Amino acid sequence: MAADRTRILSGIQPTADSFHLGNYLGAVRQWVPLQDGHDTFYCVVDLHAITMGHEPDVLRARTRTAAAQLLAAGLDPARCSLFVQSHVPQHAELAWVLSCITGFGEASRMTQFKDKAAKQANPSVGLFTYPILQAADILLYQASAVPVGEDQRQHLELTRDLAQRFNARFGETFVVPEPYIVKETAKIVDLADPVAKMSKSADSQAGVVDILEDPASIRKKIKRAVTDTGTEIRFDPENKPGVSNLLTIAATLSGRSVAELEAAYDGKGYGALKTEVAEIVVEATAPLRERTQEWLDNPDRLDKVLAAGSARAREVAGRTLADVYDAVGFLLPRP
Ligand code: ATP
Ligand code: LTN
Repeated sequence: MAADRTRILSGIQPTADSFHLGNYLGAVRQWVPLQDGHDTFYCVVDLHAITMGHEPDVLRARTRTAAAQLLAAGLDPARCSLFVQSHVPQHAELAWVLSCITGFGEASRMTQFKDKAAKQANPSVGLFTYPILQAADILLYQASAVPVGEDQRQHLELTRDLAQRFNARFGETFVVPEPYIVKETAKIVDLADPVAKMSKSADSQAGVVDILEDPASIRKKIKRAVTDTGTEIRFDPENKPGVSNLLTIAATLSGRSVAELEAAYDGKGYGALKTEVAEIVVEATAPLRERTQEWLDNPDRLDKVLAAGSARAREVAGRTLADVYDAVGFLLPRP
């Protein structure tokens, strides 16, 4: 892979049995076209997945399921490096160094930490330092862009601050990354509560549609989606968040424009729109379910893809970490 192509890195947690439409439209789908013309690194972030408490066997299974879904969604091992975070020890190593240049107050301001900690009886220190580990994920690969959903903007800002601070204090070492957030799909909202982001940790999963969900259940959830007052089918996220969300989902998955869908459903009512959206979602996710299962039926093949991805990741990450260790003044061990 040519060294002059800009680097892209993103990660996703193996914390559910399936990605939901928010993950898929807000993040994963953006990852696919970036494989062309960029040197792409995509990571299943299992170290992040243990910050809230977990079951070991479930984590193992979900790590494979996450990788299988990414391949099903169009990541191509010949054009990207797909790997598991814990296979690359440099992530935890760089996170330690970065944690030593992060202010306690600075880390305390992370809103995702505050939200998640509020839901736990005894939040871990790992949950608190989660954004620093995320910064390490990104900076190790000298990524210039990071495709994510809107909820990750603050973590990207911290990553940029840490890169700039390290460079200023210890010499130019890191590329300062930019967030890559596609506006239209940056925040897919919960179908049952259209002001909240669709999230796997929502109290109720009634408004969260998984890509591996069976068609009957997808149809049911979409038909029960909360719509807005009035009957007009119009894209207006502020006043009509429910309808606008359905239009966004349908437009992105079908390749039709929002304007075209608005015109097609003009005067037909919410029921007709929901039926159409349900069919679009079922149809678009069917091949994802099928291809994910094919990868899961062949764990050897899947593990080989991950082994090749992590070998390449360790190579790049190892070079950056060596520069970091040298820059901060760690005595280099004799070979
Ligand atoms: P949780 O909400 O439980 O923290 P999550 O559902 O956000 O989890 P992650 O693994 O943390 O899942 O997110 C993976 C990617 O999906 C990130 O880039 C994130 O920004 C994006 N993403 C998550 N939810 C949405 C959403 N509702 N709309 C758009 N993008 C989203
Ligand atoms: N915190 C992210 C997941 C994540 C990530 C990353 C995203 C971990 N490391 C590096 C982009 C780049 C989330 O989606 N909740």
